[in-house]
Amino acid sequence: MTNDVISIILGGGAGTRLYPLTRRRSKPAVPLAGKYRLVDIPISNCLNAELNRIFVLTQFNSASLNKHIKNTYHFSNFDKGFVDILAAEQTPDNPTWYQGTADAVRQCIHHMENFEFEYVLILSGDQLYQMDFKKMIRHHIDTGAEISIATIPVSAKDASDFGILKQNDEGAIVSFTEKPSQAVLPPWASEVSEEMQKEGRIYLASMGIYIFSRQVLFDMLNDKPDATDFGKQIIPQAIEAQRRIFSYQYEGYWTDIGNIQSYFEANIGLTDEIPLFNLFNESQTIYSRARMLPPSKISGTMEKTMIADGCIIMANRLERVVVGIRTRIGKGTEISNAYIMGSDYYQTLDEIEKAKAQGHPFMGIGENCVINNAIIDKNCAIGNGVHINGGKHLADGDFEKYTVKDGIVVVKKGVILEDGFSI
Ligand code: ADQ
Ligand code: ADP
Repeated sequence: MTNDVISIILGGGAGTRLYPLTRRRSKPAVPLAGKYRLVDIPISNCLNAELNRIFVLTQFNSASLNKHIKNTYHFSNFDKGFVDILAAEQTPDNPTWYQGTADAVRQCIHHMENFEFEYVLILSGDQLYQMDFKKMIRHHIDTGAEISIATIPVSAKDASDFGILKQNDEGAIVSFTEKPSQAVLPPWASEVSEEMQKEGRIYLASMGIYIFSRQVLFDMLNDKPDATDFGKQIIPQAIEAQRRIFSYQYEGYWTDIGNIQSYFEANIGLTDEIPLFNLFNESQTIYSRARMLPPSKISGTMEKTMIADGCIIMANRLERVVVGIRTRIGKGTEISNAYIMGSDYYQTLDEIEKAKAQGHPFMGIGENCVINNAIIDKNCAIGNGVHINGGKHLADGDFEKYTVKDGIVVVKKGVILEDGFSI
């Protein structure tokens, strides 16, 4: 069954919602949980379901994404697996970027046509979840669906951010509305399990995870050349055309990490005593690049803190912090509610001594800093006595060295914050 499937990961459009993390890298390459990248989540879900023919569609073909994919996902010569990046490309008949999710898939069809497959699994690139796609494929086949949509019950507060649908008694989807306003919401409520009802999760949302039978996808994309999005056009048109579309309901942990706030919360949430997303489940391994880094060396008080490999930490106290690979943190520093992404490489001791002698910060976080409600992107050099106090008291804004979004301070990749800098 899994040999009949090609997976497509939608790696992101302009990437404005995760700015400034996407300033110099494509969205799939954005770091996650200290040592992974966003694209590792959908790829791992595929590999755990024995789906190993994967295309990643992205608007930018960044060097870091290429390197990550090339160095991480090797397949033996004896199986047919691959993870290929397809970046938007200008061709004689198409001078533009991907105009939307369906347009991205349409523009890449010619890369797929020569493969043998019956089903296409289409996934978002910015969601955190562990789902067994085998069950969804089985459901698609058993119901005789032409299109399947993974769905999850959500509350009224969240419903306006999603495609909301209604199904009949057999689970066939009979109506769909993309991101309905709160005013029109009430009639879109569905019958859900008692548990979901209790939580007020009575609207069935599309998770943006689709299975299309091969010919149905090709026909729909070819017949409607103006349809650029699955949510806005393809799915509503398929319902209108009375295609067999089935809902595959999922009730596990699933969250969209497409904007700074949800990205921040999903990362910090990993420091909970029992996180909603389980990185420690051996049957649902999250794969990433094996870097052969040394073990981390740590002094200080650590509360609910997750520390990746290769760090040197001499802080006073860290609480609810995700510390990424190769991070250095100096003495006396206190950090809470923060994601410190770490560095792509180590500075040599010579480089560090030189920076010190010139009175400049070196890569990592200096001594006696206080950092709260912040994301520090990779390769930053934060001096001594730097204070970063994020929170709702800060207005949103984009500055040379950092951005504030929803009270979260995001220090841009590779910037230097001199001693005593204060936000
Ligand atoms: P959104 O997430 O708002 O809603 P969209 O912005 O189209 O939809 O993104 C879907 C995925 O495709 C994301 O991973 C995004 O990065 C990627 N993407 C967007 N434009 C792209 C492009 N031009 N090229 C490549 N990739 C691109 C969708 C559905 C809703 C559903 C939610 C669930 O439309 O119905 O409820 O997903 O999150
Ligand atoms: P990750 O370690 O997160 O997977 P990357 O592979 O994108 O990150 O980045 C690590 C890369 O950084 C190395 O492969 C190397 O090319 C680059 N790098 C190593 N040393 C330096 C340096 N001194 N200056 C700039 N880049 C470097």
